[in-house]
Amino acid sequence: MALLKILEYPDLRLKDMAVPVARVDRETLRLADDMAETMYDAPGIGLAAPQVAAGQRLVVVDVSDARNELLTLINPEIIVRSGEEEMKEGCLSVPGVLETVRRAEKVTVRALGLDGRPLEIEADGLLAVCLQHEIDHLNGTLFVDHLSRLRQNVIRRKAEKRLRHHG
Ligand code: GNR
Ligand code: NI
Repeated sequence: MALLKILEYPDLRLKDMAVPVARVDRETLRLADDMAETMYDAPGIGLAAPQVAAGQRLVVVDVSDARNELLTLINPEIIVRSGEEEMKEGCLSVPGVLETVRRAEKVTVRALGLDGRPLEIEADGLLAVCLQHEIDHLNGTLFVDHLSRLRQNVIRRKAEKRLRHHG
């Protein structure tokens, strides 16, 4: 297992569309393993492969308090969404920023599990928010992209200033 480096906004690689995982092989399992370790270490409730510079459609999620309910999803897709809900979100790739985002309240996600078999998850609450946040990452979208242009400008300037200070 290994800890991976998490890319930070405004790194342009976070805007790339991730490509589908064609085959679940040993490399995929290793990436998923390293991503889980990186997510738990951060700590975060989810992590998408593009955040660790791996442009594949793979996410790990664990919203449990005990941190023992790991979900690894390959090629996840939202197939049903309903309702609306606002939640304060953060992102490991946008450190120090918490903002309210409006998303669907409930989603059904179809994906492949690590065993390569299809699965469906019906989610609401924090899990629904987290799944939408992670699948956004696969499409090159960050939570700040859901905010007003004005808020985005404030956040971008803050990130640029941070970069000047910390490299
Ligand atoms: O750790 C995380 N917390 C979080 C809180 C509210 C909404 C979404 C998230 S996901 C985030 C980890 C992350 O950046 N995943 O991409
Ligand atoms: Ni994120």
